[in-house]
Amino acid sequence: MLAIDQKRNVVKMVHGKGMTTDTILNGTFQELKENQALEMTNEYLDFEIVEEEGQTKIEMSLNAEDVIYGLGENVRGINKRGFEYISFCSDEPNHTPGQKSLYAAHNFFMVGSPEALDNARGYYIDFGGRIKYDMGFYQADKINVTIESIDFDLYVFKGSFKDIVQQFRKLIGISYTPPKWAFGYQQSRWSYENKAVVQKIAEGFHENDIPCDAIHLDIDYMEDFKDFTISDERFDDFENFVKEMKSKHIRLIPIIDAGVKIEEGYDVYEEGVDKGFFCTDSEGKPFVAAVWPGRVHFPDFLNPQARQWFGSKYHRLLEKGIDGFWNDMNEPAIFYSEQGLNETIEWIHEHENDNLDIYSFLEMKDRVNGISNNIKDYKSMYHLYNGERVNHYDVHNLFGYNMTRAADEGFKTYDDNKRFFLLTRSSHIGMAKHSGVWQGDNHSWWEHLKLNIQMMPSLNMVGFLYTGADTGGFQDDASYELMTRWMQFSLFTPLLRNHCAIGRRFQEPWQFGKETMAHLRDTIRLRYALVPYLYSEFMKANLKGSMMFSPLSFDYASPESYQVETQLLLGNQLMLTPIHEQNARGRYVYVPEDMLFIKMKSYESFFDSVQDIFKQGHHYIEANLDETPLFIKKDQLLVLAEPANEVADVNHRELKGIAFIDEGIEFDLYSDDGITQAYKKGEYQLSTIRLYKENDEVKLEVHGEIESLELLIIHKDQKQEIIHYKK
Ligand code: MIG
Repeated sequence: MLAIDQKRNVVKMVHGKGMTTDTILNGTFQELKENQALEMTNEYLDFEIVEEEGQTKIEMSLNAEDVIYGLGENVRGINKRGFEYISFCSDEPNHTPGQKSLYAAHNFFMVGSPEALDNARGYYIDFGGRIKYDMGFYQADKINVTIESIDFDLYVFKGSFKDIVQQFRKLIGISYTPPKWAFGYQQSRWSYENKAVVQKIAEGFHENDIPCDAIHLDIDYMEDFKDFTISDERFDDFENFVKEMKSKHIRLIPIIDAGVKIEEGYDVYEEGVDKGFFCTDSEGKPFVAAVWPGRVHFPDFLNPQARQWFGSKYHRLLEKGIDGFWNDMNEPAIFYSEQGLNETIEWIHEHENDNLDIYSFLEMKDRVNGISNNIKDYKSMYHLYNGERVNHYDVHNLFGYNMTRAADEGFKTYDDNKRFFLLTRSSHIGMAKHSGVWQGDNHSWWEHLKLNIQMMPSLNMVGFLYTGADTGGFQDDASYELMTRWMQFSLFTPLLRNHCAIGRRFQEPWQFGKETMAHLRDTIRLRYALVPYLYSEFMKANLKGSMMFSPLSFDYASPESYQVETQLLLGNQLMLTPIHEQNARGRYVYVPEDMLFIKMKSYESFFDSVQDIFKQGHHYIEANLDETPLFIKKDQLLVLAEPANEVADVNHRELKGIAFIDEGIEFDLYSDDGITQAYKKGEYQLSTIRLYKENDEVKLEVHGEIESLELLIIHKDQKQEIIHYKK
């Protein structure tokens, strides 16, 4: 069946019985009559589609210049061409270049080239099972997509990259909007294991005069890793502790895991069993897997009643004053299943006295490693989905999505006006309306700073705006230099969370010596100064369905722009050129049009950041360890507020800024209450800053909430002047 949405250039194809994952919310699709269908087929569906043994293969051609964007959370560059990816949510702790799947399934991609700017194509496959994407890997000029089913929906878009993203994002609805304080700095570690440690961390921020809005609680706050419990031994009188921390403007963000511990007397376990809310095995009994607490059952998040039940459990912690959570291990990660473990142990016993040669030894190793996250286990688990018993494997990619949906829906029944903080590790595009994502277990590697840069636009394309990586890296140890450079990039990412793993070097800003702490403090304070701007760009992108971070090619048609992989456009104003290599005190950049080069050090020295106007072309820029290099686009500006110790105290009404003017500038600053859903009803403010020229003189007009503004204006001929505005 083919249908078209008249308002948007989107064609929908229902293949087989179709599948809906509750991802596409909007759109009015009208079924096409046969003759129209033919026309549309020629225009939109320029690919071959073949069914083969229960699978569907889609083959399309690539031109030499085509780039491929999309696929959200994945390894490798922004341009996805030249590798193979698999949508199969995986607890993958090694984000090395060979990984075909990470934690997410983001089945949207676009193909286009500078040659045919307005004629890019976009594809979204609405499906919950496994999909393989050969993106010009086995054959340079072909995309081959293999969907492990004949039942799915396919949406095809036409237009420029920008248009397609906007159309797609309109269809999936507004993205998750966190409370504004979530734009502040957040500190985390696996784990801050008791009250005293958390207090000491909070004290560290206070003593060292570094702002912070949240501390995350990893698994050890729980009692025996049981969801929705709090260890009495380590976090007694939790409610008062939450209060005490809040009085120091720090919110606590507990982790919730997907598996529910099997334990007599644990009410979540007992209720789940009684109500039949857990995933089942082939015999219909609750499926047993093992994760943190040992044996667990997985709630059947695909069953709306189970979802409602699990979602309401979050209320327990909300009642204690908690404002948000991070949902982990929801691919779902399985350490082992009983059967898998037994089979492995048996195999080892059988071969106890063997002479293990290379092949048998490797087999043993594979068997042992294969105990975790084994496909066989996924295939022996069942859901109740749309009233039918469905094998987990066929809907695997909807699990984390629906866990997090359960949380979000649970929040709404608790308080439907308040914005809660929510992150998830596993995701599907359908989840973008429910939560943000952190980018999983990266390493303290320069390569992963680069990956963080490249993932930002890919995630924005598929609707994830509230995102960032573990700043400094999760696994391995961060050097002072990596930490410094990473902070300079995270300075701009909506989620700015420093997180690291158990057994690793402590990574709080004061763990790297005095000089580094001073740099980190300046950068984090700059972050708070940037909050009004960042929040505004985030919300504008969210309301418009546009990108907060985009590749240069979204705005610039030159073939060079299509090549650039480590520079990003931020909103309409900035081009970020982060340093992402060890020992580098500079880097090469491509400047696509006249831009103003600045190097930020601190809020106080903001006006001294101005360097030079660069002409279109390739350049080398220098940046010392304490300098964040970036560019302001022509006829654009960047504004800062005065830093504060928490986001709530940052005053977006008093600003200073740098403007690079050629003809004139119009800039909107979005603001709202930052804590409720009122923005959805249009309750927000746009303040405007307008600069225009009259007889070669620059005039400034300010409207809205801004009360004072000090602007350093850089003219194209390098002339500088400062203009003040006061209401
Ligand atoms: O397998 O809860 O991605 O952020 O610290 C490790 C412990 C389980 C994985 C998460 C990470 C978290 C960790 N978890």
